[in-house]
Amino acid sequence: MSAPPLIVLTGAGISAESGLATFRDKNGLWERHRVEELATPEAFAADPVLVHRFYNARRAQLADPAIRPNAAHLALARLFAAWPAPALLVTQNVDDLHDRAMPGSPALLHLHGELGRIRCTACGRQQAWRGDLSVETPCPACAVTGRLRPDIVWFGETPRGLARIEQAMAGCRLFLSIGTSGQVYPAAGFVAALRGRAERIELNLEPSLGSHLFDESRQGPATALVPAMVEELLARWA
Ligand code: BV8
Repeated sequence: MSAPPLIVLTGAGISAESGLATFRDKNGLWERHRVEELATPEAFAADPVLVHRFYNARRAQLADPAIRPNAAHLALARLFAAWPAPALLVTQNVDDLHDRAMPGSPALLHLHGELGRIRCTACGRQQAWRGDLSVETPCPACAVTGRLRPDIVWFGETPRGLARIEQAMAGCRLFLSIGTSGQVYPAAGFVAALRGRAERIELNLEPSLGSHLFDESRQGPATALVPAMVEELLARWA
């Protein structure tokens, strides 16, 4: 029997042990704001200086050499390098830890955009950006100032790669959900959409909102659960 086509969904929990705060655990606040209040077009329109400061702080954190892919990211890189069937890694995370663990992999899709990229709302140009951004920063392409924003999908905005995800879900027979609370849609709806089609396994520190929808739910830190799961899958299918 050949290996099943695979979709892996990851959330902030896979990056937690690399030192990046998740959204909804105790430190899911920033300067007394909930992330959900800042990650919206309305917040950016109302106070672009505050929202730029929020993303500048997170971009700067990602530049810290102490923040790097952990054993879970590296185990997924091994899985995707060896998997003998179609495989798609959909991450909700805007950090670049998966990118650094599996550089150049075409299997990686950032559903909610990327912290290390910006977009000009005047000319539409998207590009990599590692430093700070402000309302005075001129667009390197069109020189207009005040029109640059993080290339991130905010609440109320359309996630990336949905057509590709829908196509992968049509053939998916194995679904892993790792480090996500299952609160943000449409990602949180994938497990229900795959009912009756795929074996669905959750790996999370604690049961997520959708745990009851999974065929199997394992609790524990990603750096322990993911390498073990990858070894099991490769021993069975690769
Ligand atoms: C959209 C970028 C329309 C910002 C983010 C129903 C259908 C469709 C939409 C909606 C709907 N109901 C509501 C909506 C609207 C909304 C939504 O879902 N709201 C929620 C709050 C109810 N959705 C949207 O607006 C989306 N857009 O729907 O457009 C549309 C729909 C379909 C087709 C076309 C158009 C856009 C949502 C994207 C928002 N942007 N990020 C930024 O990062 O600054 S979302 C944000 O939350 C992050 O991306 C984050 O990844 C994501 C999800 O959170 P999690 O990753 O799950 O993180 P969390 O902290 O919650 O959980 C971490 C988990 O890890 C925990 O369970 C914890 O136990 C575990 N954990 C912790 N440590 C570890 C661990 N696990 C393992 N090991 C550890 N060590």
